[in-house]
Amino acid sequence: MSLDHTRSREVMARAARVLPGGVDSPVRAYKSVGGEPVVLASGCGAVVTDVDGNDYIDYVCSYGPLILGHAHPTVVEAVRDAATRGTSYGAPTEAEAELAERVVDAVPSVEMVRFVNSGTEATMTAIRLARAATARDLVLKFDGGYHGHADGLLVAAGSGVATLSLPDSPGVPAAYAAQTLLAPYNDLTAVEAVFAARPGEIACVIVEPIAGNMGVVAPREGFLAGLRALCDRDGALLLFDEVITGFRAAYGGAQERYSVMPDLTALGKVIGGGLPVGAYGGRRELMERMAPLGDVYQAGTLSGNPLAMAAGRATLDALRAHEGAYARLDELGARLEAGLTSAAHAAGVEVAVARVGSVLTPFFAASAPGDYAEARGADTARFARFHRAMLEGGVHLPPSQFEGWFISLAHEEAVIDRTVDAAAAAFAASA
Ligand code: KE4
Repeated sequence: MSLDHTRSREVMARAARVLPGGVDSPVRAYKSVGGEPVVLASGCGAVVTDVDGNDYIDYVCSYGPLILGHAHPTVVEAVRDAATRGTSYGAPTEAEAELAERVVDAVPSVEMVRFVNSGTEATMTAIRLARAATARDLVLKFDGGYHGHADGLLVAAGSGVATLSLPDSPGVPAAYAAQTLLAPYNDLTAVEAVFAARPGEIACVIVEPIAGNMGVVAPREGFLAGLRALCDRDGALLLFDEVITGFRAAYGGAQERYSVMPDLTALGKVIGGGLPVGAYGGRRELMERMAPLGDVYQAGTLSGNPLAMAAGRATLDALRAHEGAYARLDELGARLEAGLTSAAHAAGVEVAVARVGSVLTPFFAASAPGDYAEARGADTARFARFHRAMLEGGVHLPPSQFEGWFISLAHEEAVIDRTVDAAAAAFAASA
């Protein structure tokens, strides 16, 4: 018996008249998995409810921010309290310093930070700073890496670009794209060759220290340290895009988990607790190049917005107060990984689950990929059928093989086990 999606259908038809594809971010339109998007009305803990009243266990979790789960009481109260005193000032507030202190205390390489309004702004600005600090123009990124939609970064991008199989985006001048060099993820030999071909020209290497936008792809042993060494040898800066991994892979991010220190870090998602926030940070001598202290410009009407600062601070404080939060998140991730693996095996379906901590991707493939080319080899048609079957089974997944599933502290054992039961049925139904 399939779920009733009448209201979702009505709302999407209405939205499609005024929003491209009826959405404000392409991946939400379900283009790569087919079927019609469910329109959500509310969330609580690990569960979201659509406008038809159907409940789903949620693994989108806003693509990462909701590490505590939906509508966490302390986050909601913090936002409500801030809102009653005003929603924005365009002037300094103490809340910005309070959250910045927490970020600087937590992220090992960050001595100074600035808040912006999205991960895109964070990586875009960090690259501008890297170019200014090195007086170099070129940027090296990795095939399948997604760092937001700034022009120069929409080259061989992952996430929604990969989901829609877009070659890259029209509207990006060839001159911009030419400033972006590429290498396969996890391939230090290729990176070394790019540096050898363009010595002294690369401002920075931007990398997701744990790739999340080709699906989850972990860094191979030595990869991150190798990037550090290659950057040092050439005088380029190393920029960790920790928009997903910041406060997710560990409280101090992937740089804490792997003990590799970048020069600059981009953050987002968790530090906003579900409200629009990004941030970039790094060594003091780099960050003091930013206006008004220095000559590198970046600005934002709503940067450091008091509501977003309140949500971020409440989220980080709740994480710090939760004894063993990251061990718990890892334990829940391992339970889901094991359950999915055995359910797929029992159904005779070839699935390889890639996981780091509380973010995982089941690849419909014989083995977990090491880079984007291998990830693209997964059976995306099979994933699409599985996605639709899971939705009907009451599980809300990212509508793309090239995204991670996000687990929150609200995804308790019973929730994980219900997910595995739904997956067992969905593997069979999507054969
Ligand atoms: P935003 O501009 O979407 O806040 O952040 C861009 C970004 C930067 N860096 C990384 C590693 C990211 O994952 C993202 C955005 N992530 C995608 C999902 N993988 C956002 C979801 C969407 O585009 O709708």
